[in-house]
Amino acid sequence: MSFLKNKKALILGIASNRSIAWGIAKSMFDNGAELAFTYQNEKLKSRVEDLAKECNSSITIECDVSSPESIIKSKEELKKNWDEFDILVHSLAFAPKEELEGDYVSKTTKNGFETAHNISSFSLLELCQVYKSMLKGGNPSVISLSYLGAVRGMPNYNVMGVAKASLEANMRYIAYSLGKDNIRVNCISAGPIKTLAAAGISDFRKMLDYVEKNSPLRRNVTIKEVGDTASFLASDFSSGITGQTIYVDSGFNIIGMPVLE
Ligand code: 0WD
Repeated sequence: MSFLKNKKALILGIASNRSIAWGIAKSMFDNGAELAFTYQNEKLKSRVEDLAKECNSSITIECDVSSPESIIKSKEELKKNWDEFDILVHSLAFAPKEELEGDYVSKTTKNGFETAHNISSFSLLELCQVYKSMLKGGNPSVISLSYLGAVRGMPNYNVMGVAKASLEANMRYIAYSLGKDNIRVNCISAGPIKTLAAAGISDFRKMLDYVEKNSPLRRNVTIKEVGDTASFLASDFSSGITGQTIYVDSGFNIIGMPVLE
């Protein structure tokens, strides 16, 4: 299939070949998109370069979203390759590890709260501000990644849940603002997937087991499934969809109580 033929996508948030961003990149590449990648720092550079090669891409650019200068510089670098592009994928988040365990009220710090919100939510707005002038084409699309902890209480997810709530509201306001430029903005709320970021969440294995036992589909989702939904949201097939959070979670978000044995 090549329903993303003639579209260009900038992918942020690859840390390994388990990253959700990698599932998205693969799906978009398989569906015909041309790709560019960012990496957070030197440590991740060669890994991202190797993965980019698998998608016939040699465009890899440093971008640490905690630094406004780094975001601006990444745009200057991208401009050397592309005048404009169609798809921006924001697949990144961060909170200090010690914030992701234990009791929310006792453990959350101001610094942890600010960091989680800055990296995981504000960065989406800042990227849209910086890259807006390059987001062109038939149906430009911005996609971010959220989690059910934005709207439900979850053990250990703590301040990241609050940051994801901010991300989802942020996404809606950006969608409201950029709609007049025909730019669509949506979130995918993914079920738990074992990645580097997930390893930082206490008892993550138990979350996977719980979804497997209790979700309507009785299994966890894969990065390919999240990637294929991102491809749809990036494509002209979703041209009427903006400001939405779409769940790719085996239906887990709809359940009211665990399966009765
Ligand atoms: O279960 C999961 N894995 C879920 C993840 C379920 C639902 C949602 N998500 C979300 C995450 O919250 C995140 O927003 O999906 C997004 C991607 O996460 P991932 O694929 O699970 O995680 P990972 O492979 O670790 O990639 C995230 C990367 C970082 O990795 P590490 O592990 O080094 O923190 O985000 C990047 C970084 O490479 N990142 C940054 N990139 C630029 N600037 C920054 C930063 N300041 N901070 C983190």
